[in-house]
Amino acid sequence: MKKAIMLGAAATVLSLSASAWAHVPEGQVFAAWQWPTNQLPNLDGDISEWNALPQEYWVDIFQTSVAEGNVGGAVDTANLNFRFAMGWNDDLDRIYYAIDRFDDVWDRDGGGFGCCGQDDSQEVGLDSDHSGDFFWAFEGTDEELKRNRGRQAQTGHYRWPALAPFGWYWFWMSSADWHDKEPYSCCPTSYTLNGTHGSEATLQAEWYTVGWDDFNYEGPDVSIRHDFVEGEIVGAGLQVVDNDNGPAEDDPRTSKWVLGGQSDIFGNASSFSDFILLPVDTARLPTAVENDTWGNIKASFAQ
Ligand SMILES: [Ca+2]
Ligand SMILES: [Ca+2]
Ligand SMILES: [Ca+2]
Ligand SMILES: [Ca+2]
Repeated sequence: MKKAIMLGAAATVLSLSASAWAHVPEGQVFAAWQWPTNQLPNLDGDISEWNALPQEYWVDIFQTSVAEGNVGGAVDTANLNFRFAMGWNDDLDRIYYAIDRFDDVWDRDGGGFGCCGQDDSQEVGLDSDHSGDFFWAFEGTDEELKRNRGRQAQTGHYRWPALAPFGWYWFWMSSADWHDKEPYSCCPTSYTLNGTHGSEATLQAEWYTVGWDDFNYEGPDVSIRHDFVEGEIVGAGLQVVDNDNGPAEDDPRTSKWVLGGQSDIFGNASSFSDFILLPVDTARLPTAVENDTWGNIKASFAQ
């Protein structure tokens, strides 16, 4: 694990010496906003509480590039647009995510068009202890492959609505069947989708996962959880999958928009990006009273 460093709460997207981290984009560290335990995000698919984050804490499509599919293609926000943010909580040792996405052709039917029935997706990999290296094992017996794939970093296609056969959090390299349930991750319902399969849509989603220093598909009792610590750098790989970007030879409609632009982000944590677990930024958080008032106002609108 890299030695944790402390940086001021006013940190924006941080430029550090390029030699300090091998991860990509080189020399950049992104922000992971700290949610205090008494003001955790309400995972209801209304991501307005994430407006507490300054704009520079969000990763947007202009900071990514196509690593698979229409490689070199320019950003066209009429085709795909998104912003993504990471948060964390110290007591519960959770990493939170939020995404806000526009897509001109929404693909979510559990199969159908797009490569391999994968559907439109946000795939996020998490290397909690920043160990880097491949977490997709290439060699070994069947049992060794099962044990080692996803062992020291985890990745998943997060997709809503949760549909068979893979649900809302498809940890595709693992045969685990428990990683996508509370208290290890949540939620299959924490999204708002305006639109339907095959048409223009916007998606807002917010969710959490815990991290694993040693993930064992057999269960949490034989796995080792990561204890997230303020100031620590974690590795995270973001790729946003859009299935209406063809043509390409073997995968006619899929493009993968990757932070850092690395095509092996699916299984190589050394191609992840660095995120720093920031201190609580009290000045940007609504006060408890404001929080309560805001909650009541929203509740009254909903009635
Ligand atoms: Ca919310
Ligand atoms: Ca699109
Ligand atoms: Ca799409
Ligand atoms: Ca690791």
